[in-house]
Parts: sequence; C-alpha cells; structure tokens
Amino acid sequence: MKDFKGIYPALLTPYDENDRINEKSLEKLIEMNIAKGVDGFYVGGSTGEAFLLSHEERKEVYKLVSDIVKGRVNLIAHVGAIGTKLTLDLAQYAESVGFDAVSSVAPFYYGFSYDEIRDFYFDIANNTSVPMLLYYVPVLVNSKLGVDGLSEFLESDRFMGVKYTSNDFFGLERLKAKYPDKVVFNGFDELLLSGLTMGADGGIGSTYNCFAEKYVEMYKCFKEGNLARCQELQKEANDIIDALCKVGVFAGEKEILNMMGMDFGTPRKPFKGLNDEQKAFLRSKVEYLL
Ligand code: MN9
Repeated sequence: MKDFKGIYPALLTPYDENDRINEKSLEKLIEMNIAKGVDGFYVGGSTGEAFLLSHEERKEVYKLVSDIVKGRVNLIAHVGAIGTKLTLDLAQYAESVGFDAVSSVAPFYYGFSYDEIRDFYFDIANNTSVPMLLYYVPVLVNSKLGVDGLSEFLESDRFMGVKYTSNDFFGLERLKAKYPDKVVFNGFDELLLSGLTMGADGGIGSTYNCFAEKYVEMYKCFKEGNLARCQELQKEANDIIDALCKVGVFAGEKEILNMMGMDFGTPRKPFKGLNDEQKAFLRSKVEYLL
C-alpha cells in the first residue's frame, strides 16, 4: 500500500461565470500546492462542496484533478453520498480515473443504525480495490459511528485509517495506540499540532488550500522535534482561521484565492459570499501572504 502520511489540502471547487467547474483555476491551485510540497489532495469533500454538486459534476472534478496531477502526489476521493448505490458509483469511477484511495462520511439524514452504516462501508470497500479512509466528522454527521465503532473497520485490511475531524484527542490517541499501522489524519486545521502530538500521521484541511506552506513546515518541524517553531506556525495559521470562522470558512478561503489572482468565485448558494467590509477585514489578516 502507498504511504499516506503528511499534508493534504481538501481541495476547494472553483466555478466560472456560468457556474461550471473552472478547470483553469483548479489547475493553478493544484500546481501552487504541489510546488509548496504537499503530499496529496483530498478531493470532493465538504470543502469541495460535495453536496452542492451534481453527481456528474463530482465525477468531473475527480477526472480533472487526476489529469492535472498525473501521479505526482497521492489522491484521495471523497465519495460519500446519502446512499450506498450513489457512493459506490462514485468510488468505482474515482478508482477508474486513477485515485489511490477513497473516503466517505457515514450515510446521513435518516439516522441509519450502526449495522446499516457498517454494511454501507463494507459494500463500498468490498466492491473497490483501493483502500478506504473513514471520514469521522461528528459535528456534521451525527451518525452512530463513535470512536469505538471505528475500531471494527480498522480491524479490516480494506480500511487504511481515519480522517479524524474531532477535538476528542483522547479518542485519537486510543485509536493510534490500538492500530499503530493505520493512518489517522487530523481534521481541524486549527488543531493540527494538537493532533500530531497525540499521534496523527498528518492532516487533511480546507485552509491548506491557501497557506499549505505553514502546515508543510509544521509537519517537518514536528518530526524534527522543533515544537517551538510548530507553535509559532500554528499561531500564524490560527490568526487567519479565526478571521475565516468570522466571515464563513469556505467563502473566505475562496476570497483569499481570489486575492491571489486565482478566480475562485464564491461557494454555491445557500452559502454567501463576502461583503466589502468582510473582504477588507480578511485582507488585513492575509496581506502578507499575497
Ligand atoms: O476538511 C475541514 N473540516 C470541516 C476539514 O470543514 C468540517 C477543516 O479544514 C475546517 O474547515 C477548518 C476550519 O474549522 O479546520
């Protein structure tokens, strides 16, 4: 199996003036991040507005990203949808266009039972050849998949690990202690250093789109034992994340890329873009990056 450690931006999805996927902007973002030294991309997740895209658009994004990346870094496709059939179709498509792994949130909305959630994951994992990364995000998907529930999957070779978006670091540490060979990605960017100290193998994050260099350096300094520098970098990141949380995270991230000249537009409705006052506020926090 490939090595899946390190820093993975959860790619944003840019739209053009006709609300179509903007291939040029996507390419610029990918090239900028590869040049900054990221280890791979997490494609079509919450940050990529998965649930605001049509099924065909989700496939289009996988194909575009795979064609641009051409095997230079690892690619993980988020294929989560509300039901098994849709998810499996996305997973098989992502595999067919060269993705190295797939990942999914637990099926949502209907309050599926743990048994139903288990069958969902195994139906995907048993009908694809690439490894599955569980996406654990209890703030968004209130499923019956607790930290203990994750263990059952990690017993299986088909599951490579977890994208762990929770601030329960006791749970993260227990998972790594029990399954040291599985990969655990930290999911909250503002807590990357906390996750690394409790055993995370890297991180997947939305703010990595805009300033991956801070996280790439943090990951390197962490491995070298330079915690003082890690703390400085986390503080620098958090000064911006704090502002992003005030204006809207995905809209704010797209605005930073707009300021960098990348033409990312705004997220799809009902997300709101930033007003002039919010843009000026955000600019004051990221001016030194532009
Ligand atoms: O992909 C993202 N998680 C969610 C991970 O959006 C739930 C994070 O990158 C956050 O957007 C970020 C800001 O809270 O940490």
